[in-house]
Amino acid sequence: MEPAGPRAPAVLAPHHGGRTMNLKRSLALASLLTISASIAAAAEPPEPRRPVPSARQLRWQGLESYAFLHFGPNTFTDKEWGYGDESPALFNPTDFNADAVVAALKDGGLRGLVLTAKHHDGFCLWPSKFTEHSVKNSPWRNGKGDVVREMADACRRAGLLFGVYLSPWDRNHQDYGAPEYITYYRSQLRELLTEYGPIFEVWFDGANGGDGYYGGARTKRKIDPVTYYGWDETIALVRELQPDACIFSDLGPDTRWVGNEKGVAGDTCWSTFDPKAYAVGKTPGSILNVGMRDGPLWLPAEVDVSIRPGWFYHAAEDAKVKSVDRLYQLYFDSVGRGCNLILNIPPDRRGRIHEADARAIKEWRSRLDAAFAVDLAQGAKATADQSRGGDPAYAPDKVVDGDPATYWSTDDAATSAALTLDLGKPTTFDVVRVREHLPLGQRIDEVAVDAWDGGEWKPIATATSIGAQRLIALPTTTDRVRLRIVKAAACPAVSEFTLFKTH
Ligand code: FUL
Repeated sequence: MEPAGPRAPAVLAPHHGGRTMNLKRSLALASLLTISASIAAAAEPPEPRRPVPSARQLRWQGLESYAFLHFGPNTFTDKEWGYGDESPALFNPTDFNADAVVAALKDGGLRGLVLTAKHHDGFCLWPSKFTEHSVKNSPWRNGKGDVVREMADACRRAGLLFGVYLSPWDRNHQDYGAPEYITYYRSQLRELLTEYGPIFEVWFDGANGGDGYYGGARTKRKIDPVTYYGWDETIALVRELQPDACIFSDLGPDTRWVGNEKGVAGDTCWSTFDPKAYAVGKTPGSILNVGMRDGPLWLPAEVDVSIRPGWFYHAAEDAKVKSVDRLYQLYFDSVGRGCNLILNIPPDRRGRIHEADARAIKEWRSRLDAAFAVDLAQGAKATADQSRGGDPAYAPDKVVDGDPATYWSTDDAATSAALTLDLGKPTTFDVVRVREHLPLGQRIDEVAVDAWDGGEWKPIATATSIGAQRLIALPTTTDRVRLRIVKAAACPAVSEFTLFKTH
């Protein structure tokens, strides 16, 4: 990943009044002086605080929220985990329409989707060359259908990103547990990563082994999660075939699990982590939830949650679709804590997004759009107790310029600092948004927000980890608001401090 690029030098206008020089020479000299003066005034950007995100992780972080689509035999058997002996004939959506599914997700403001190309039951939503257990033996589209292709194409048409979930645990395959299965798994991955265009995320599930059909053996198969899958080689295959794809698994390598399926990141949630701190499969959910402040790797959390109680569609849950209020809060508890949200919205037996889910996500997005439509910090006068080298490139107004590439920073030695927005008139807001300039890493440990009450500063909120963004709820009315960097591991680099009235 690229650390911040060199800043445009601040242009100072040097005074040169040599009346005796001819105009051309004096202009040439003036521009030389301008250049040297500006070089002297321009401060170097801060050194990144490592670890920092890769270019791939930076792009991923900008997505904020996308959909998860659990679809397959379970949709028709009313199960969450198929045993692997389900007949392909069961898979028969009556009205599958990928464009309609994608349109509903787009109306919900979701920027992409990850499809369960294969869940634990082993049924493939594409006609894989390597198994008969797929759509090619289902009555749907007379065995000529390909859900992965239709979804990938519909995403491309609608401008959404497309990703795949390929369950490592396969309760259908006879070889599961033996080395031959790993060859099969990688062959399938190769199909998915070469035949369906760009893939933005590959989702490796952590459920591992147990009982299943296994080609008719109907046994229980235990695998060693440390050695069996040969993850290093599989990850290398993804890198080779889709270098821009982010890889999710409990422990990365690009994004980690948030440690629960409730949709809630830790109130403190660091984007850094040490995947080797615990034995494989033993990292506690509570640690995944909070991250590790001094972890050696950039490994931000992805928050996975279903809009319904289950991951797959069940008619009995039609009245249990999460409310718009709940979804709105989930956004604050995930995206508002520096994570990405992957919201599961499972297609029903028609192969459509159920009306209740479609309505909920559409209203959710309208509410979010309305909440963040007006940035009340726009036009505020920003001042700070310090800025880096006195260079305007790092001046406090960078936090309100709407440009994620610019930031306010201080000299290297500062691990606390304060920035004030003078709003010109009493202004009511109930949420502030703070963002760090992510290419320089997660630098800030703790911030406080203060409001001016006419006579003195009153602390109104504090927050820890900032990173990609932190939404802080704090209803208040004031004409001056202050962001205090209370503690930082390296001089702060704040790209945004904005205010919203969301209610
Ligand atoms: C889990 C799976 O076992 C669930 O069925 C679901 O796919 C969820 C997202 O991940 O590990």
